[in-house]
Amino acid sequence: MVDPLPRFPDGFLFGCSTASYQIEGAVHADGRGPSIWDTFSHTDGRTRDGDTGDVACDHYHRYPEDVALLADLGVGAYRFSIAWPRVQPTGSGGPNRAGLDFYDRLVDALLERGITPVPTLFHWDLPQTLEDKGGWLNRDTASYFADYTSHVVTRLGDRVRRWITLNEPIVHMAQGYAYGTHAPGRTLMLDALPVAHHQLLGHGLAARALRAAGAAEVMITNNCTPVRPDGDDPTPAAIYDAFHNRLFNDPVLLGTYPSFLGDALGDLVRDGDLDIIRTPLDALGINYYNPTKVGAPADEGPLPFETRPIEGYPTTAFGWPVVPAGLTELLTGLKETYGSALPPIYITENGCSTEPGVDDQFRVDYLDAHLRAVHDAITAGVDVRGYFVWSLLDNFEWAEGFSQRFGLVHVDFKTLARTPRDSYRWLQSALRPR
Ligand code: IFM
Repeated sequence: MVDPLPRFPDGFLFGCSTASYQIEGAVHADGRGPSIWDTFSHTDGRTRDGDTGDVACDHYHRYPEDVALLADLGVGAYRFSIAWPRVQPTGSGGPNRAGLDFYDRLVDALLERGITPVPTLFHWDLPQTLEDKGGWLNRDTASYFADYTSHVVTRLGDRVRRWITLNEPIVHMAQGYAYGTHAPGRTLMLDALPVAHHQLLGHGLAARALRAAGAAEVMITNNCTPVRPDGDDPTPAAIYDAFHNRLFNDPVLLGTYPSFLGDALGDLVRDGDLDIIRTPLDALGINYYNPTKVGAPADEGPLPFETRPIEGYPTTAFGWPVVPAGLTELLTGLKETYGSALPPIYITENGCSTEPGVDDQFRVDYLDAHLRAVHDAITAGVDVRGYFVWSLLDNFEWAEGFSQRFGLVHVDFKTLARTPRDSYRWLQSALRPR
């Protein structure tokens, strides 16, 4: 038996997170265009067992059941992402009404059950046509993103008040453009850096479009990790911290790049760009999974750092170390670093992959410990307003296909039957008013 969770401040928002390509399926429905993840997952050898998001959880058709699961769970909010290629099948031009209709239905279904919709506008499924023009290496993608945002907010903005522009731009840049382990599969290493600036510019332009349409709350979701130096020289860890954390937090909160990265970006950063990127945010979304240990690279390689395994902690099915205190450390560290420039924080993702069964005491312990870690940060004075579990459902875990299961709800990928796990029941009881 786990002790009851500590009391969170009034109005603290509990929710679940998902993403379009990971759960929706229905990749040809209602005029949706191809995304880079369709191309990537259909390319031999890119995903485990050749898995694709063609069907995934078929959330596109089964969303009423999923909304019912959220309602029974008792969460106050649902963070989902909007698939750009449903709204603009080729990434630009007028909106595809049938694609927007799906999100319209979803938002209404959520609101009917008293659940706040929190859409993310970009969770990595870039329209393939834009990738053919250079993807996020092309500055124009930032403006296309703002146009797309305007179409979405025009349609949903009467009911959706809270918006997230980008999900984890570091991961999209690093895995998609530097290492090539995610779509679009480019292996540019340090030459992927422009992807950071263009995503951030897209974020700023989209934030302005949202504000112009009257959005109440605008945020970006960054994946952050406390960095632990390994070895005598702290420099590689500082460089890693600059790439992973500060490259995305500094410009949106302070309007500056970490100096050596700003130098590396050079002329790419035009006059006025940083003002756009620093468009005031109402909140910062943070996704936390684990700390990262970093040392000097063993060999001459393209990168000035090397990540190393963190030992001495339990690990998830993915092999990620479980370090709840790292979340408190991260949150208090953000407050120390950014002071009054730090807006309220939402933990927009936190969770773990486990064995497939529905008996997932591991996840119960994981969530319990991380929620306590958030509470510790609040007690230490950090303004954290909400916590979203990754994820509601088992889903398409990118290059790992369906092999990694993050759901509070088990999904049988043959029948698509949903079965709540023990962690779902635990959270349901933790959320019941006391
Ligand atoms: O599944 C992903 C999600 O899309 C982004 N954040 C991390 C999750 C787990 O890897």
